[in-house]
Amino acid sequence: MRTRSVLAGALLALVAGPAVAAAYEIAPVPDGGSLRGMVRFAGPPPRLEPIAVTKNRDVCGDAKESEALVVEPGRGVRGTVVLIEGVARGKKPEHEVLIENAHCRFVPHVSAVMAGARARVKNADPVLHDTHGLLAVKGVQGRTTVFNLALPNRDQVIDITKRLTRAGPVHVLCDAHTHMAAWLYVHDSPYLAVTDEAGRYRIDGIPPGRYTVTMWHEGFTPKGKDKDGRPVYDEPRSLTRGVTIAPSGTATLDFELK
Ligand SMILES: [Cu+2]
Repeated sequence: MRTRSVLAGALLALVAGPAVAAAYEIAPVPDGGSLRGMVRFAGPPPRLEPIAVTKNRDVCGDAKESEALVVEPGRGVRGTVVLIEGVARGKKPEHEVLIENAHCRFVPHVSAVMAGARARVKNADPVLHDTHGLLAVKGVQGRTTVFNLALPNRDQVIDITKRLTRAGPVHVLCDAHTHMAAWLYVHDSPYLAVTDEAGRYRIDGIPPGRYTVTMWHEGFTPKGKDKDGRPVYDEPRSLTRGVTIAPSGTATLDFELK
């Protein structure tokens, strides 16, 4: 069992490259705890302008709602990433990611995956989409292309697992449609979650200990348009808090987004 676990960890490291996940080791977590909570918006949420469609209007429609900030009546914020930092040993990755180009939107709008865990992009539409992922590395100006995939055919699927070697938020755009945008957060362990439509999240199987937890949400204050006509929002919001996970215990950690 031990040999298998170490092997699996080594395999992950090989797939992910040295940048991330090299240190992560899969091991049983018999007394794992849980973290759960909610992300709420503080105050009345701003109303975002719909985004005009400039191509394939016959298929895509004339405009799409912005998904940069989605707040439900109970103030829960959908699509917020929650990450437990610094877990070097624990459960195996249990979430894989499939980003669909569906009705000229990316579905889901926000996803998160461990580097090395399966990630794919699909076109469910009868028009060409070109899914372009750009990694914003912390503290570094500019962004790096991590994948750029033309998907001309309906039901076409491309695996991007091996492209996701570095941790951080990947901004996913469509080079064919300026109204399309999504985020894929790549993490260095499987201890991650994205809030649901009620703003809630849950992470299980956490080795007992004291951790830093990061909440991340894309920017949503409009800052005009880029040269191609895409809406630009301000910088993502990021908050960190500490939490203690007791053996087989459940901790609650709520965040407030402003
Ligand atoms: Cu597109």
